[in-house]
Amino acid sequence: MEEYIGSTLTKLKTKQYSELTIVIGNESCDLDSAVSCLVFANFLYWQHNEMKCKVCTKEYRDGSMEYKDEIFLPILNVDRNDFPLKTEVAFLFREKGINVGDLVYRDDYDLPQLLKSTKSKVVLVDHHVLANKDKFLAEYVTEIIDHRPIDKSEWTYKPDTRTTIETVGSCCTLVAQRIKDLSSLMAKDVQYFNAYPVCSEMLHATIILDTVNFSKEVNKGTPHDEEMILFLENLLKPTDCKAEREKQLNTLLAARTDVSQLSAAQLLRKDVKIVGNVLVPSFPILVEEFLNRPEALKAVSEALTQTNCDVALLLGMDLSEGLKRDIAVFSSSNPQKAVLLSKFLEDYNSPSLGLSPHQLSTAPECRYYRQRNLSASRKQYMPALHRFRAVL
Ligand SMILES: [Mn+2]
Repeated sequence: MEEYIGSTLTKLKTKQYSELTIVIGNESCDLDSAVSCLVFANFLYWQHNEMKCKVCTKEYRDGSMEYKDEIFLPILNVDRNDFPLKTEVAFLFREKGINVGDLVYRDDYDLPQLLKSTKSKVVLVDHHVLANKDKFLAEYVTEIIDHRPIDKSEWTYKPDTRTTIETVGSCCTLVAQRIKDLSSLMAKDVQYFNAYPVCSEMLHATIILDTVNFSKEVNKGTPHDEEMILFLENLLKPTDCKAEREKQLNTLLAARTDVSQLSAAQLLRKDVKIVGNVLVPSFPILVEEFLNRPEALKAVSEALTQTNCDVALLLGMDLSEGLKRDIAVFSSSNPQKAVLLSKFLEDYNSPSLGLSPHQLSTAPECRYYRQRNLSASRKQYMPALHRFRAVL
């Protein structure tokens, strides 16, 4: 894996390649998108090397001719600085020994320029309806692997685009199936999966997370997901399949809410909504704990400026010893509006939020409350904020 990522990056940087294939997932860059993208690009590289005609490349190999190879580049569809926000992706990649600093992110290259500069192809994984900023990719698309219901309303791909579109729990199921099928065409059956056990493990982990370990309540796993899990387990041979699946799920769920590695500024970007000029970030930790981080309020002020907002409503929750919720209202540019908003929320009664004010010594300039109505999440705050906007 390291060899693959390293050599691809070197060839990309030194422009030593004849043809470029980009593999890219959807812009949520969740685990499914990121793993599908990395594994499928790695497979295309492996497949290309297995099929390369050794005779044709002989005169290149002895150095008498300059030889430029094809490259297969996975692009994580998220800006480099925002990747740490995808905590479960960062966790799994780290755990599998992948150096996340060496990967290529959305904003690393001018993509339209890069695609134009040579013969290029694009493989879309985990999506097939392009975001507006990605529309330029359409003309290069040669293959699509996706598990969402097919939507042809904006289908502008070439007629010979190879598609694997099937509604299953995880796109990684379809990636595993596609790799398996392409490998047997070469009579190499499971060789790829055995050559890159890390990729088999990542596919397995992602299918488990996406189907919530085939939970009946969530009901996202399909027989096809199950079939691929069994196929992968047959190769990976864990000592106890059931225990391994449970362990995978629990570690990934924990990693998803583990924000201990994030700075205050990153936490503010992790899960945020904007209503009018009110910035509403919500945290998987208490606001009180957030405000204890270095320069937390400075980060809030900066986030307000960057988003053209004038007041922040911070929402916190903690599940470590039963559910707790707290909130804070803060504005550096318009403290009067912060007072109005906090009074409005104190009096709000459909439903009542059960806010009790407390003074925080770490952030006296914040209007801070413990929230007694534990069932009120951001969903309940939204109508309140719309009303506040209307009465202001
Ligand atoms: Mn997906």
